Parts: sequence; structure tokens; C-alpha cells
Amino acid sequence: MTSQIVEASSRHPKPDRVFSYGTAGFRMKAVLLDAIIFRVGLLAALRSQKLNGKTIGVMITASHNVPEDNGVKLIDPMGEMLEESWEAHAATLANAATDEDVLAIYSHLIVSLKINPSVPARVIFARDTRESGPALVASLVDALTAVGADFTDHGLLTTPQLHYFVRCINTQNPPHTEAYGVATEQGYYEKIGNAYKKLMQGKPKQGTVTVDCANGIGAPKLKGLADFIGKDTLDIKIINDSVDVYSKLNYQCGADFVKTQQRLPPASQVASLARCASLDGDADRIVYYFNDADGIFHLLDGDKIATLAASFITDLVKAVGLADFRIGVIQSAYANGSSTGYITKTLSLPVVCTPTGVKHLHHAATKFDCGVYFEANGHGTVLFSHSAHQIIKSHLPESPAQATALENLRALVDLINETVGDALSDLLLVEVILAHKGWGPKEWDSTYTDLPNRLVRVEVKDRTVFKTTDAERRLLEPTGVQEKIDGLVGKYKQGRSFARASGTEDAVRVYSEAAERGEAEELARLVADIVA
Ligand code: 16G
Ligand code: ZN
Repeated sequence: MTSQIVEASSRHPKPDRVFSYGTAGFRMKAVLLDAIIFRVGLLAALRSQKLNGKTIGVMITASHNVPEDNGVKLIDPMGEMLEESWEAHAATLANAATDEDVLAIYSHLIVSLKINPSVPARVIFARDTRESGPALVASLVDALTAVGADFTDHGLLTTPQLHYFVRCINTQNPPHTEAYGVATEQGYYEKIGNAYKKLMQGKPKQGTVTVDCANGIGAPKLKGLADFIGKDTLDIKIINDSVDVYSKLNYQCGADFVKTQQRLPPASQVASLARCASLDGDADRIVYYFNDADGIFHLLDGDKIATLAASFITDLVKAVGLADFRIGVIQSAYANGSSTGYITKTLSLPVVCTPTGVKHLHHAATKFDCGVYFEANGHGTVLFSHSAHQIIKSHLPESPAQATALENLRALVDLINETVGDALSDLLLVEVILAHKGWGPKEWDSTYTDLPNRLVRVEVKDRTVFKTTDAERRLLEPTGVQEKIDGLVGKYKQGRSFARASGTEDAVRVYSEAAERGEAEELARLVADIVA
């Protein structure tokens, strides 16, 4: 096998660059990725062998990035992100200078990680709709073949669908007593779609929701889900579904466009007060929005989705009669201060703040019976702990009202993709909650008013000198900078600001908020000046 690895590796020459496995895996111009994908394939097989033949997922996508980019991420057995200590192994392998070095590092990992090479490796993979996808899949297959791994190509899937598949496969055998679901697209639609239908029983129709699919993989998959559910319970209009025109992906559309531009995607033609949502290029993020009667745009971002979900689940758990059930909300520093205030004061729930990046929020969410986590950018989901699952499954209701609430709570658990933020599942979650509350987007939006805020990107000589603490809310280094920021922030009513190095771009990001729009902008500008 060793000569096969060297030989196969020689077909995937590495560009002269240094690569790192960041919060979003490896992501860059697609033309640079061939060797990296090959090496990720080797690592995926090792990861599976290390975990005694559990199935590992490999997703080829660059999410909301431009069409010319692509990327790759590994998925661990329960559908979660790759364990952090393995990110370094991914980088070491990706940066090996020669094909012989690739083999040497691969062999070294087998020894240092005490991997039994005779364990069969199992890997499944999928890709988004990018033009570069098929060639990169071929590189991955080349690696998996060279090491004799058992693999399945699932073609085109959303990122969360692949996470779901991985978890389904790894829970279908003991010690698991019940599989997470059926590891097929149909199985995914059935699990989520049936839960949605159950929760919508007896609820009036809410009017059309217009969903912008960013001209990406979310479009055909949302159609599949909507077809399964049927028009009686889901009134949906899909726009930006041109997956065949590669250049249209994420162009003038998608969750990132709407969030950063604070306006409707140009293709959207909707009446005032109509519900709209946008997915990103791999359908793991969603934001809602609407134009009010005066034509003013209102964004319902990840914070608004988290608060909506947390309030609904709190009421439902009470209606079921579950005592001592700990619900918490997890946010990053980018969460609007008003949302944090609403959760703690109005909903009376605890809030935990973690560093940016889904894995941090996800981890913190596991500490609650029910952890609701969302980044402001629309990536998030709801987790139920193992014991919460048991309680929800075995609880005996004491009244008809409790019995109905319990059925709804059970359906809600099925509706949610607990492996990772899933735009399709989150969309239906929001639709269900709005139907139960009898709310339109305006009523939802009026739960609290976002503080005016500003996010700026600052080019710096070396972003690595910016070291943060307190969930990225304060700078430890360069010394003296935080004191200057503090001095400024204190001058603004409800002022808050922080600076952190981006994990995905060569820049520092500065966020600020304050009671007035002009003040939030001024504060951002002044903090950016300090950092630059
Ligand atoms: C990555 C993260 C996302 C985070 C963003 C921050 C995952 C899957 N994705 O895209 O959660 O919001 O990075 O980017 O963890 P930044 O570090 O450039 O601000
Ligand atoms: Zn994404």
C-alpha cells in the first residue's frame, strides 16, 4: 500500500503554499485544492480506523464563498465537526512538501496515534453544486482507493444532510438502541417532513414564505423536502434556484448577501410584510427578513431565530410539565446586545458566550438539557442532551393538554437536525413556531429592537498578534490596545465594541454597537483606527 500512496500522491502535486485547517476546514481558490483534497482523503481513512471503523464524512463545499472557491471539511461519527486535535494532523499532512513526505507523515500518524491499520476504513462524501466539485471528488476517490478504504459517494447534498447521514450510519448498530434516522435523502425528508406535518396539524396556513436558495444546493433539496410535505401544509416559493449557471452561486443573493447588505436580494419580488428567507451556498445557514409597510428592510437574523426557538421550547416544556429542565442559549460576541438582554430579562434564560465558530457554540450547548445556539449570521441549531432525550421519550403525561404538548415536543426533536445548523430544518422550525404563535414577521421582529451596530474589516500587517480572551470580547495583545478601546466605549450610551482576528480572512474584524446609529458607526471607525 505504501508505494500506492506515493504513486497516487504524485498525481496530486501540492502548490507552494502553507495551508491551515481553520474553522471552516480548508477553503480557498478551487484550483489550489487538488492535493489538499487527496490528503484529506488519507486522513479521513485514518480517522475512521482510529475510531474502529466508524464512518467519517467528507464534505466538499465553500459555503457562501464566490463560485471560484471550494473547500473541504471532515465530519466525525456523531455528525459533529472534526475533533480539534485532528485539525493539526490535517494541516501537517496538507503541508507535506513531497510525496515521500506524505507517506512518512501518514505512517508516523499511524504509529503516534496508535492506529490499527488492519481496521477497515469507512468514508462517505458529498459535494455542493460548484463546477470544481467533480474533479475534487476524483482526487478524494484516488486517496481512498490508494489506502483501500470502503467509501460511498453521495453526490450532491447540503452540508447538514451529509452530517445527518454520518450520524444515521453510526447509530444503526449497538451500543446505540435506535438509529438517528435512515441514511438516505428520502429518510431525511421523511424524518423532518413528517415532524413538520405533525406540528402543523390544525394550524391555519400562514401565507407564502419566499426562500432564496443562493443558486446553490439548497434549491433542489428544499424542493425535495417541499414535495414530500405537500402544498397543503407548506406554502413556499423558491427563488434563486439556478444551480446550472455556476457563476450565479451566492451572487447577489444568499444569507451572507442579505446579512451584510441589509436588503432584499434583487431577484426577490415580495409584498410588504411578506416572510422571506435566504440560505447560503451549502444550506447550513438561514436568515429571515421582510420589508415593512414603509418599504424599510428588517433582518431577522440568527439572534432572532434563537430567541424565537428558545421562547417556544420554554413554553412547550412547561406545557409538558417537565420540571428542572435546563434550557440555555449560546451566542458569540457578535450577538446583538438587545438579544442578550431579551433572553436574560424577558425569557429568564441563561446565556453563554463563546468564541466565534460553530464548534465552540455547539460544545457549550451540550452542557444544557436543551441548548439553543445560533451565530448572528444564521448558523445554528438546538441540542437536546442524552438524558433530555430519555425524559422526552419516557415521560407520562398527566392531562390531555400535557399529552398534546408532549407529542409536539417529540415531533420538535425530530424536526431539528441536531448534528449541525441546517437551513432546511431551521426554516421549518421557524415556520412551525410562527404558526403556533400566530405571528407574522412583524410580530416576531417586535419582540426586541436590535441596537444599531457596525462591523468593519481592518487590514493589518499581521493579524496573529491580536490575542483575545473572554470569548473574544477583550484583547490581551497587543498590549495597551484594549485599554484604549475601553476608554472609547465608555463614552457611548449602551456602547460595546471588540476587535478579533478573522479565522477565515487575512484581516481583523471590529464590531460595535450603541444606542444611536451614528454613534455605533463612529465607535466602529474609532476602534478600527486604534487597531489599524
Ligand atoms: C466560519 C465558521 C462560522 C463563523 C465564521 C467567522 C463554521 C462551520 N463556520 O465560517 O461559524 O461565523 O467562520 O468568520 O464554524 P471569521 O473568523 O472570518 O469572522
Ligand atoms: Zn454554509
